[in-house]
Amino acid sequence: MKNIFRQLGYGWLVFGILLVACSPGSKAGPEFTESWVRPVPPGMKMTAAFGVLSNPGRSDIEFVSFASPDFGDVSLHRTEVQDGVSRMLEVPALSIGAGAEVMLEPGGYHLMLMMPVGEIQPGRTVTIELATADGRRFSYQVPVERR
Ligand SMILES: [Cu+2]
Repeated sequence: MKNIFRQLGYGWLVFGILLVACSPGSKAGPEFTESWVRPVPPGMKMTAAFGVLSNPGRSDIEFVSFASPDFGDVSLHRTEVQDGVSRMLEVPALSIGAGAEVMLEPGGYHLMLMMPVGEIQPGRTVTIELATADGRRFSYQVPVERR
């Protein structure tokens, strides 16, 4: 009887290793590179995060949730110029194809960061948390920089 349990145990172990080794993109989670957060001037209650969101995985990824412990409210925005007037639109979800990337930059996509918790000044980092439609969560440390 003991032997059977032992064999079962090894079986699950091997199965587990195979599962980890074979899961698509197990080593290639989405990346947020060249990222930076604009400092929050005194008296202001909002800023934005920029950078390159890339998906080195083999399947498409869809970000549906944007958060930060350093801000009360985080959302994805896109700046659009219509008839010479610049305005920001909220983007509820962002899909990135396998191997593709999306630029977050002033005048385009950006993570809108509102209600800062504490001082958001150069010399510190901000934590950005992204979640995908299939329930995966990713966390990034983004430096606060004056650019
Ligand atoms: Cu915005």
